[in-house]
Amino acid sequence: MSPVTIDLSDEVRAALADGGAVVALESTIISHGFPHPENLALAGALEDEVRAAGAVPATIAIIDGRLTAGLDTAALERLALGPAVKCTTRDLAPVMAAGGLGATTVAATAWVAAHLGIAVFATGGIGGVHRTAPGEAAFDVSADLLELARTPVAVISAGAKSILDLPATLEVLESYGVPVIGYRTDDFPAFHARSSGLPVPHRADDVAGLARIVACHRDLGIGSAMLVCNPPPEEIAFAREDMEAMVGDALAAASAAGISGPASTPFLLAHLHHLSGGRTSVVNRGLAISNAALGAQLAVALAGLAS
Ligand code: PSU
Ligand code: MN
Repeated sequence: MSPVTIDLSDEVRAALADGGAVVALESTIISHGFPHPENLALAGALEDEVRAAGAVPATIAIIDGRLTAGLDTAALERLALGPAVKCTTRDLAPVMAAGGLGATTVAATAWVAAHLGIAVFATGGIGGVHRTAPGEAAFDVSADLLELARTPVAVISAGAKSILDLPATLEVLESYGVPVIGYRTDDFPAFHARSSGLPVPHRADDVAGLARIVACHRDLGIGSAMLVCNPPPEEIAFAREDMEAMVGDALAAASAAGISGPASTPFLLAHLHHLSGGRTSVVNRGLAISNAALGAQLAVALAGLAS
């Protein structure tokens, strides 16, 4: 263990000390995923969902330069109002050293969770391999994938965002030895849609079965994350074809506006929000809440196995 100090809320500290169920939550979804004040409402709703299932939420961010797990209302409000720096693992040290306000991506949140011994982390969708227009040299692969390769935590997601190259994203996960588990599905979800049309290699049909897989992977000491894929709720999910048309439009807009790098994901999500009259955000919100609930059930099941 490195000597990094991570500030913990009282409830997170207590739960970690006695092997209780804890679910890590990311903060980029708050700072960059939704506008104020919906983002603040979502941050609270995610924590409520985790608590309702009997686990303790640990929302992770950098507050005044300090890595923090378990945020109070004031910290959540600051992240929601912004501006906060979107921090992947490479950005943690510079933002901490500057005393800044940082929102953690999947990569950075996973790192902090694993460092604290938190076994489960719930998010919306992971980053992955971005699509490239013909003739474009850009090579944008989310640091989320590298971090999943080397960080032992179970990540609950609705797959990877539909704006990405999903076949390439699955190939990289395979190369990196990250187990991908469909929760009650054989298909890799496409975030806004329940299926990408691509198969996942493994599946679990209930929380107990999922917990056995996660515990076994941990006991093997393989050291990678596991990606649990929970499709977005049926009532709100988009049909894959409808989503594809909008994603094409969003990518063209990003290219025309010269958007690249860390700005891509927030730009594309915001564009889809406008194109769909807000419906993509309803799905994003609904799937994040559903993932928080599944994450909490998994954390409770894992705590039960350990005791
Ligand atoms: N999923 C969402 N909203 C988000 C993100 C994911 O529904 O804002 C964030 C996550 O924090 C993820 C990041 O780690 O986008 C990926 O960004 P990039 O592609 O630049 O690595
Ligand atoms: Mn990127």
